[in-house]
Amino acid sequence: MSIKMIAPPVPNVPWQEKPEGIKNAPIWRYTKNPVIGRNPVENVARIFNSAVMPYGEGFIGVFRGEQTNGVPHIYLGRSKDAIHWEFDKEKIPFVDEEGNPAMPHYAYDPRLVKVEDTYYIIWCQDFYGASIGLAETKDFKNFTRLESPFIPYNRNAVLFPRKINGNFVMMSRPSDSGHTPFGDIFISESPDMVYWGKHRHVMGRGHAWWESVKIGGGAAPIETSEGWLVFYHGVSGTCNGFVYSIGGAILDLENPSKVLYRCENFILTPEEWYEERGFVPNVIFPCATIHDPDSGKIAVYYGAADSYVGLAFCQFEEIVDYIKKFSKVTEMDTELGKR
Ligand code: BMA
Repeated sequence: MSIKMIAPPVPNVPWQEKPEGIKNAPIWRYTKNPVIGRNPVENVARIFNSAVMPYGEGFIGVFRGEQTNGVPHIYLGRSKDAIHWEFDKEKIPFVDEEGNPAMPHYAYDPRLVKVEDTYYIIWCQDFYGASIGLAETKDFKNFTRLESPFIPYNRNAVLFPRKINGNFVMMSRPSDSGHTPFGDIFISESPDMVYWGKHRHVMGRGHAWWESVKIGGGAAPIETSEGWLVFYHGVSGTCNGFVYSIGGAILDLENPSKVLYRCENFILTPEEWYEERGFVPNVIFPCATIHDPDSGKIAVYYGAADSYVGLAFCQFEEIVDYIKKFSKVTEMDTELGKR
């Protein structure tokens, strides 16, 4: 039986055919990367680590814009083809539930996930230290901030695109307030997006060197007949600093704290000039995919060197086969994550 992707059809996934001669994981970069270059908006020096999704006839996204004063914030962008983007000049104007302005002090690494009829933006912000910020919108005009889901410190939060067993499910990575030299992925559940609990450990930093320091959630999980397909980031420590790569895993559908497959090889690692050179060299940081169940096309959006946005493509069945072929799960991966 062939495996199925369970997601709304997206006939216009940005795409380039697979080139000859790929020797490692079956994923290939867009030849015109980076898709977003420096100084994309007035007073914004760099856009990276950003999330996009289909919307209307085209695409919409929430973008990490590093302002020229050094403070990161979230900007809205729109595109017809998911490659050429137009950005709002002003930051997203968040309000609280009473409609009063409620801008976070800073906001970075946003993810964008639709659950039922609501779009959720999840990011990292100051809440007496690095923690998770959350907002909802139905129309991309009104953006209401919700309660902070977790106490500090925490980073890399991303929602699953549907409720599981009646609850919202969020992946996150508890951290420290600095450059965190450790980190595992956990999930938490909520009946209402306010109260979060039933915390479970999903997977720890890996035995493979490329992810041996810390890992963190990346793109929103993709539902498949085999489980949740997850593109995450894994970090290794070198004598010259951290290196961020993209990893792949498949989690149990009804019980996603259980890892079914976890690829021991990285899926993508910094190789190109825009990944190896920039504000923070040697970083690729996935935050979203655009994917289509009919064609099996997956486009992965990733931040590159904390300076650019890059795009890579893979075929659903090929990438799942690769993850399964090179899977190595430990007891820490397969257990329920409850102690
Ligand atoms: C992490 C986050 C990311 C960033 C990465 C590399 O801690 O801050 O936004 O891409 O470091 O600098």
